[in-house]
Amino acid sequence: MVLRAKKKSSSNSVSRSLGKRELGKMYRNMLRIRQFEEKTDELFMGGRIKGAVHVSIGQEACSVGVCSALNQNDAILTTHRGHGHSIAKGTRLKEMMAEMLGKSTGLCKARGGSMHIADISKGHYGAHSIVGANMPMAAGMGLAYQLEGKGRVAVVFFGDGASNQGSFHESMNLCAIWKLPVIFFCENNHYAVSFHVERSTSVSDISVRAQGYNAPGITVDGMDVVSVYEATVQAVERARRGEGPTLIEAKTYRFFGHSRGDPQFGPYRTKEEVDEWRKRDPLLLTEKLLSLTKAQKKIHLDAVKKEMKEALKFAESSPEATLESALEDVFA
Ligand SMILES: Cc1ncc(C[n+]2csc(CCOP(=O)(O)OP(=O)(O)O)c2C)c(N)n1
Ligand SMILES: [Mg+2]
Repeated sequence: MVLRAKKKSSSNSVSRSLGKRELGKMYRNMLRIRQFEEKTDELFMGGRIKGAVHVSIGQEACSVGVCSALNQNDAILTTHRGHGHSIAKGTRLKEMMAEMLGKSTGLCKARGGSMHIADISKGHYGAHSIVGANMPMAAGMGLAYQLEGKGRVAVVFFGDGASNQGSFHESMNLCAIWKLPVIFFCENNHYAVSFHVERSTSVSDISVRAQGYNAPGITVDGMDVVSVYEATVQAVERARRGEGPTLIEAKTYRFFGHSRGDPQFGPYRTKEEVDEWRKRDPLLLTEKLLSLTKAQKKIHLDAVKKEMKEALKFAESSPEATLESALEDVFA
């Protein structure tokens, strides 16, 4: 059976598990991701970022909702669309922006770029651009954490498209039979490049696939950071108790194209469809939950803009990574 997240609220808290202060922090973090990605997109379109860029604008409630339920030494593994997950897990904007711009001060000394960023100090074990490749890695990390016995968990982010890869099914099965502390978090943004989920996927709720592996599956509103957070808290508790994996599917939407080579609307979707989803922008929904006034919103925005300005200044004034440095830190 698919579990659906319940809406919980009381007068002085946003939900049973979340006060306004914590939600305010989540809002700030979603805003940081939005601002970072808007700037990244602008820099890419201006030819300042090499390679490919996939922004997650519209999906911020997923990254922030999940990472807010984790400890720093819990792990995440992410995808080609991973900026939000990195920032939500605690990666600093300065080194991240430097990485985008190919600078020597970048988080991975410019070897990762947008699609292959990692920040082990924050428990971020990499963005992986091969669709579905991060799931067997998460199973391996889950096994390591089980053997270690310190209660750490690994969360693997993936898309609706990736849920059709064999690696998803193999990894779910292995995690289930060995009761590994792994959370499979599927961001169902309804498209794999231009291919609608209904054309690629045999079920309408991807979470039902957990049944095939005797694990719990839950579908949540991926535009609502509280629902994502609460589902993740439950999955984390279960994993720490040694009861094995959970599959969480968050129904969400990317407001921009697949990558910046892809026009925002069509030919595979309409402007009307995008506009409809934009009405449920996770930032707007959270502003409502917090009853933010115009002045309060401005305080958040000014603080984030200041941080972004500093990050950009740091990145732009850093030296370019040299060709010779590409051979540093390699094992063979
Ligand atoms: C194994 C593999 N096949 C194909 C690709 C090309 N590709 C990159 S992203 C993508 C779509 C992934 O869709 P989804 O998993 O829904 O993630 P989203 O882009 O929506 O975040 C594809 C087919 C790839 N990177 N790896
Ligand atoms: Mg998708």
